[in-house]
Amino acid sequence: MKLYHAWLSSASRRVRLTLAEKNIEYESIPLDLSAGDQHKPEYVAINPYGVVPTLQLDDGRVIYEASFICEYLDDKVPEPRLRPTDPYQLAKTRIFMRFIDERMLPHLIVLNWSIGLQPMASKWSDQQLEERLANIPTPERREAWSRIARNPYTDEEKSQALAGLLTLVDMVDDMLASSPWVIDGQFSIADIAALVFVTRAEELAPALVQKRPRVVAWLKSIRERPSYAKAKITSFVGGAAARVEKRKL
Ligand SMILES: N[C@@H](CCC(=O)N[C@@H](CS)C(=O)NCC(=O)O)C(=O)O
Repeated sequence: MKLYHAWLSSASRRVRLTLAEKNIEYESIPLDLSAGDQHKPEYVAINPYGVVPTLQLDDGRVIYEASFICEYLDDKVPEPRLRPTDPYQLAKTRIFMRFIDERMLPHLIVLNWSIGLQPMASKWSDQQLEERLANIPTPERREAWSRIARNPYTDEEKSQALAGLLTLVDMVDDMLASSPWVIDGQFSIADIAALVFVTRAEELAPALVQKRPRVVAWLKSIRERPSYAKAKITSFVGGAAARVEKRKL
């Protein structure tokens, strides 16, 4: 299998963690999102949204959308199982993952792109911007890139995004009141999904996360799993700064 991904991408991190939990070997194909690798026609041919991650199977077929890739991997390699078998708990897992995909990811666009992409995109000429936008297949992401390049997210928007992200921390804290994992006593792809967002919340507002002992203990126990090191979940800020630095050379 081949995984097209980006090291700092939350959606990619979820898939790398799932692959590592399952001990699945794969070819890692990191894309440079700031260079627009994800918008190149050859990549859009396999992921029509022009985003990472995409899993390409050995026979060339592709799966995209982080949640669905994780579910596919859990079906394909059943051990260790990373979803509940009980239909109700399984439905809860899927509801939670959809919440993360639809309600949390947009906050990370505001928070992460402002740090990781804006310094570069704001320097593009009008012509460079036009060229970049012309390759982006979806209107939402054209809008997001155009905001980053010309009309950066305001402090108000960033604090709203952080407040939104912190609602997940509260939600996870509540879920952990009755179970060591977010769904029904079993480590699952819902924990993996939540982890990458809570990790980012912790980087942005450490004191607010650290005052929730259940969340702190949950983070610690996931980070102690061998999959965590294997999936290379590095600090976003250090990673983004390093990448900007590298591009200057
Ligand atoms: N719904 C998609 C979202 C994927 C997504 O937004 N990926 C981001 C990185 S986390 C991306 O590729 N951003 C680059 C861009 O939009 O140009 C999924 O869950 O896989």
